[in-house]
Amino acid sequence: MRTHAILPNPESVEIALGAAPFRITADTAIDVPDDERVLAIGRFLSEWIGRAAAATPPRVEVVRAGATHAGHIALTLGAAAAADEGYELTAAADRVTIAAREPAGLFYGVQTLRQLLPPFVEFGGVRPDPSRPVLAPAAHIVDRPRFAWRGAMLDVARHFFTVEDVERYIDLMALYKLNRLHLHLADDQGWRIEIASWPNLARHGGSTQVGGGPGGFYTQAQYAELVAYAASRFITIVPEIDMPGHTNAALASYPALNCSGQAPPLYTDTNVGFSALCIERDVTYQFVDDVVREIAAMTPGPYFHIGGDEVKTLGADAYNAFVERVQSIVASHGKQMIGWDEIAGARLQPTAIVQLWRPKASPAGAVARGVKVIVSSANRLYIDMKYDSHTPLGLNWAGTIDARDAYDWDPVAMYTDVPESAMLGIEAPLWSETVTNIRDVELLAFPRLAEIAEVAWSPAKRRAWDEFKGRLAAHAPRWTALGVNFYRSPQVEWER
Ligand code: TNX
Repeated sequence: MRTHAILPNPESVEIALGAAPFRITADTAIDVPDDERVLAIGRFLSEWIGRAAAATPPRVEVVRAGATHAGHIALTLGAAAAADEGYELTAAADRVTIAAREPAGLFYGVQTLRQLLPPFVEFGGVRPDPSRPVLAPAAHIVDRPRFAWRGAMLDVARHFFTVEDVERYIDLMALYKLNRLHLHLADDQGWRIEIASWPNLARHGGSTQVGGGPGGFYTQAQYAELVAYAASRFITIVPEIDMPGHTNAALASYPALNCSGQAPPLYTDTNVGFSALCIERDVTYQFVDDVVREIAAMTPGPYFHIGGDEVKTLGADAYNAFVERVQSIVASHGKQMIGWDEIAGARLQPTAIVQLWRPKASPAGAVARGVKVIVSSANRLYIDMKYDSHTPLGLNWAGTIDARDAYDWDPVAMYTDVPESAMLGIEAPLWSETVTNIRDVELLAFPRLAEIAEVAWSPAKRRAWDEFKGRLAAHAPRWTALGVNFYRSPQVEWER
């Protein structure tokens, strides 16, 4: 029988089922130290758990207390058993304490506390009800992540998603301790970010999408808002501008980027591999420099993703030379370059990162130079694949990925020529050829994104499908309370 439904599974959990639980009421407060970052985490916690505790604001009050008090939830920074992103959570009848060395650890401890509480707490319309107390079991949890990179990717190019949609996705990622959101900001069908020095990219290149809808783009102010929203939830935005292929939207916006000097029409179908920047023209590198410079300036995170996938119109030497030239542009703007696994054949700097998407990719040469990898193997992590042949959305070129397939594997066993020390972690891309709105995104992302979060976070020895599927089943009522449109895979006995 399961004693908890914390997902991802912590490194160590003791639940004292016989002991009295902690009860959240209108008298509960959250004690935080005099630290703005922790204060912000306390306010999130209050928002997430407060509605079921008290009918009116301030609900669960956040108090900047030097000390911690009986009956309260305390967030404390300092020497904790767990380092970096780790935390230690102790719940007893008289108090809950979450301790961490860094604010990120407190944020993750708070996600764990959310999941110790009953799912109805998450419902926006919930009101305090004495017949339905808000209880956390007595527990002691010591936890930290296996991998530093726990990512999701959203393709906002094939179909555009609004700032609000992306913020919704960020909120759902945060519940499962994911910490990187890679935004695929440009592809053949759309350019989605305002570039002041090349204004037609967004204005024209962003004006449509797959199927011919109106598309859209983020202004620089909106992008900054997304970056800040993600950062407050300990998620780093990783911007991607795919090049030299997947560039029809840019080529349609500026004739000079084409070797022919002629701009093609906008493209709203879903074939890949037909477009490429004119790599012989100097203006192409001016364009790349301007785009990287403007996006780098708006992106506090250390990464810039150059795409680099599926270029069918260039030979290997020309392609590699392009990647090496772009690599120095990215470095000149102070960012670390990431690219899809095709870039592994170029002379990469040791700070480069290769994102493996083909299950048979073999980046051993790059890894020998010190390059690190992110695992995104399409047959396990592409959450735009169908669950089974009946799934109304999604693609199937990499197979179907049902709940068990998304969970029951390990990145180290998949890429045998990459040692675990060279793996930054894993990331689940969601390509949007077939999804037009956030409800569709949710149907493909849940349950798989939550499952993948456990692959990224939990020690391999703490992962077993038969035990996991029971914990996963318990998230159905939480998703219902949060209004998440999830797939009821028949492989899981979902709780009501
Ligand atoms: C492959 S993965 C692509 C994308 C598609 C995706 C659809 C990769 C680097 N390229 O352009 O959207 O498959 O699953």
